[in-house]
Amino acid sequence: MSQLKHFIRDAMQYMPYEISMATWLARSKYLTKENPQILDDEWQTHLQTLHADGACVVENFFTEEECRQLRTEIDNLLITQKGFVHQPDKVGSDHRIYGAQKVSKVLDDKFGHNPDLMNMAMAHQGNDVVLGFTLAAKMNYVENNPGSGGGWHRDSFLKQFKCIVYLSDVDETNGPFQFIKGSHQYSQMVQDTRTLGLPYNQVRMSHEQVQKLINRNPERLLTATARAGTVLLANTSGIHRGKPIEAGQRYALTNYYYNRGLLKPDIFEHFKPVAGYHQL
Ligand SMILES: O=C(O)CCC(=O)C(=O)O
Repeated sequence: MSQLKHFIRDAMQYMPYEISMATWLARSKYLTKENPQILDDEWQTHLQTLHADGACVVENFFTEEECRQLRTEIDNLLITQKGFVHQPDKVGSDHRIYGAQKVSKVLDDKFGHNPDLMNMAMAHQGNDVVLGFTLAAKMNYVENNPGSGGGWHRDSFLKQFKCIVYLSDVDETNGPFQFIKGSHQYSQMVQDTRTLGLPYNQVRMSHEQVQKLINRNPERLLTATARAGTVLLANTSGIHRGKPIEAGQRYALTNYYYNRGLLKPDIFEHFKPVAGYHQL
């Protein structure tokens, strides 16, 4: 029996196309109950781009004045909510607060529970979607910073939706969001996993590995350079990262959405401490 178990485990390890029927089924639009009807024409177009590419850039979501106000809010939170500030990288570039919408009404009203974004999340994931939390992050250039998200990865092999808003102008040098177009699609997932010879279910990839995909097909790389106030919609089951910062800084907010049934205490424990959820 244990020999059979080992055989199956090894087969799964070395046959990456076996991402599994279960994954395929769980991603299917019938089971996830996508609901595009709730969107107006403009947002339906964004949803189509999101489906095709896995990521979509929406400009002018906030004005410059709103961005300035939200940047100031992040700076204040990093001082007043010190106990919730994470510095996930070793070099001290990234300063972030999970659950920022619980300790800032302006941030929640404008972004956390923004109705357009919530509708988009529901249209993409199915109706029963809730905001898990909003991440407020300020990233500064520090040598050897890995970038937001700590390098190339998928959040999951299942469909996942995040919205990121830039609160400062972002060019090639200060940490643009990058996404490998199409990498959210099941068939492409299987193909990319095979191309890279990755073990089953591996979500983290080195830059050299992802560069191999880009070299094969350069137009797959989206580098979202954009003005402050731009929102990025992403199915983060695709391969993505925040590019390491080479100069300057980047302010951004990110909404993490979850299907209600999946937003369990272990998610908050994973991101611990989360403002509004954990006691300090
Ligand atoms: O902030 C970014 O540009 C990317 C963040 C990321 O990789 C993630 O949220 O998983």
